[in-house]
Amino acid sequence: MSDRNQTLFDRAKAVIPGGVNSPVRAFKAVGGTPRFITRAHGAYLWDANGQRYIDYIGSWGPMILGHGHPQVLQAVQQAIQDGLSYGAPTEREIELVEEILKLVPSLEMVRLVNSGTEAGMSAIRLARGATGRPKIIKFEGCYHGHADALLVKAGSGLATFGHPTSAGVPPEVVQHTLVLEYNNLEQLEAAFAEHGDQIAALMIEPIAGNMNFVRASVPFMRRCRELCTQHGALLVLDEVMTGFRVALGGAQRLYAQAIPGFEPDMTVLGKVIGGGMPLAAFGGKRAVMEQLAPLGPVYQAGTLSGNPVATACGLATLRLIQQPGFFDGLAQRTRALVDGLQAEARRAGVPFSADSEGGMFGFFFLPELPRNYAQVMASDAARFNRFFHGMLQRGVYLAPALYEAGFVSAAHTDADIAATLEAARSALATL
Ligand code: KE4
Repeated sequence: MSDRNQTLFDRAKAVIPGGVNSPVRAFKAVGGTPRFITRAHGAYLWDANGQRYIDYIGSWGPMILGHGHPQVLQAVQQAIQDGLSYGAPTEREIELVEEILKLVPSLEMVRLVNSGTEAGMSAIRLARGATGRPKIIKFEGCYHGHADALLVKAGSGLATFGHPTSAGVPPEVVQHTLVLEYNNLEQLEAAFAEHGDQIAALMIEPIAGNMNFVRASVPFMRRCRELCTQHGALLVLDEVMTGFRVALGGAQRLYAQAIPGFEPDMTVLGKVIGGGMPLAAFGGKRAVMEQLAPLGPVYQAGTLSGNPVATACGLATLRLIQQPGFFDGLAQRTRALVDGLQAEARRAGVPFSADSEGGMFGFFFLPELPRNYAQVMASDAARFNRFFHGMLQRGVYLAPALYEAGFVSAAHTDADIAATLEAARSALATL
């Protein structure tokens, strides 16, 4: 039988760079042929050959309810009848923002945009405009979208600023971006000691899903908060992935339980809040947010921002995840998955560590959970790739890169988890 995925991939590569509209989809890190998806429902995807997969990507986070939830589809189909886009304000944008404010008490105002990149880029511009300062701190292994100022890798030493990770980003554009090691208190202290009064913002993924799954330690997060307060910099949590995914109020809710009174100055959101449609957001305290056009001097705009169909999808999603017990059930099934994977790896004698929070998980072919990017990248990539393909052949679709997180939806049943663990037992045995 001809492989429809390969045929489509060859055709795609002729007209779309790399055959994909986002690099990670090309399977470059793991090799092989990307699966061209024809449809999805619940916890499952079907590819162009008609092969079914249990889906642990969920569109990289948004599909927390599973694919094609009837009430979400109903809300979208209803919205479509009233028009696709107006370029004018709507009540539903107010409803969505009010719902976000209700769930994330650190926020006083929110601006809706179309992607996490746009939200992160706008948050940085706003932080710089509101503070009048040029410098930002980010951490190696954290990804905040592909805005130029954020495509930076660590400099050669602490004093030097970041170097671009991408061609096409002139060094001047990233000269004010300081890249530190995640969870490194010494570097954090030194950076603020040296540049404190120049720092507009510190931006961090509270649980770094872009290096698979690495938690900011509580002492580290506490120190980020204290130093930002002390030096007048804004603490910006990038919760595009963790927001409404690891807990109803996002990761900041977890840190507030551990650090009395903890809250960020700004939060970047995306993925789940759009329910699979292009929608993201950034928000913060009123005094900062009111620096934005049309009120203030910081410009930010978007033709499709707050799109009426996307807000219908996001609002239906945010309402459904508030059902009693939703996150308890999701966290329990996700924890059962990672505990099961750990047990199967131990049975196979394979060095392995895993972690999860809410409906987000990560695993490493490392004996201990890594605490920063260098440790993540020391994991056994060849073994990961063999495992990835072993699982794919057994009908389980994991993230096609060892630095990506995994996601469980409310549609994943205990039977799906059991089937996944059975596939893992068989795949691990081949490693
Ligand atoms: P988008 O521009 O891709 O909507 O969001 C950028 C972004 C910002 N912040 C965080 C914490 C993110 O995880 C992302 C996007 N995540 C990737 C997955 N690692 C999206 C998948 C992709 O790039 O195709």
